Amino acid sequence: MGILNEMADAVINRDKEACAKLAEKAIKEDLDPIEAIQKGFAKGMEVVGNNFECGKIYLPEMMSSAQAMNLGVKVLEPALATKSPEAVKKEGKIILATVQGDMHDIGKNIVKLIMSTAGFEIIDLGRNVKVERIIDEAQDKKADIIALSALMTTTMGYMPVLIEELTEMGFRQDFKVIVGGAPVTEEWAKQIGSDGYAKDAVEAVKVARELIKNKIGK
Ligand code: B1M
Repeated sequence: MGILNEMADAVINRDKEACAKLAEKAIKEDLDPIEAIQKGFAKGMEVVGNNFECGKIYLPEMMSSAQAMNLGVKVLEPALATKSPEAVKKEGKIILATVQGDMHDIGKNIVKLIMSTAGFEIIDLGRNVKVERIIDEAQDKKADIIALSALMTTTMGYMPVLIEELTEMGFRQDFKVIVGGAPVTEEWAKQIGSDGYAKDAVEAVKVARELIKNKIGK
């Protein structure tokens, strides 16, 4: 079995030790850490989600898988930084948050990790963050981009709420907005008037670069 499959299995089996060991092995074998996260650990998490949905596993098991994945990603973190020589230059300032009512932050944390190693300054407000706080922080920190993550169909509705709020306050032009997360689609992003959509962390870097280029007129 290849290491990527082993990584997925370790998440499915909620095996924290295996996740950490496989991450170390991936570093030793000089595997691209982004590939290890997206094609290894995250693939396992997809299976976990499906198993939860069809009642094969319950919340505590899903939580254990999440902890195992987090541990593996933590081990990969330093490798990610050294793989990205661009890390020194700052591409732009981004306010990042998982929207109100939503406690899912594994994906957001990966977006943070990959975007910061690509040179962006990320101000991470965490998860379950109120629209008002996101806007306040974006203004206060003079951010270029507001980046929102949502993992549930029941919480993604806070994305258009934020955009409407920005418009009503007269600040819509000040910030580009990027949305992402498992239930979020390109179509939804267009429908709610978001400036960008990214299906994963790597795409988020490309989209953010493009938006900042247009904003600053580089
Ligand atoms: Co929850 N959960 N969960 N959960 N959970 C989902 C989302 C669910 C789809 C599972 C299912 O039923 N199949 C379902 C939501 C259904 C819906 O839409 N309504 C669900 C549910 C129902 C719940 C609870 C309500 C369960 C309960 O209590 N009965 C509860 C909700 C709590 C709350 O938020 N209020 C809950 C709780 C939890 C745990 C705490 C156990 C744990 C989260 C731990 C944590 O995040 N700290 C958890 C987990 C792990 C999941 C699944 C299995 C995996 C999510 C994940 O981490 N994926 C998930 C099933 C699924 O998504 N298939 C599920 C791995 C991660 C790397 O991927 O987050 O998609 P993802 O991020 C990707 C991309 O989406 C993208 O890039 C990332 C990396 O490439 N991306 C962006 C993400 N944000 C982005 C932002 C961007 C750009 C790209 O730009 C800004």
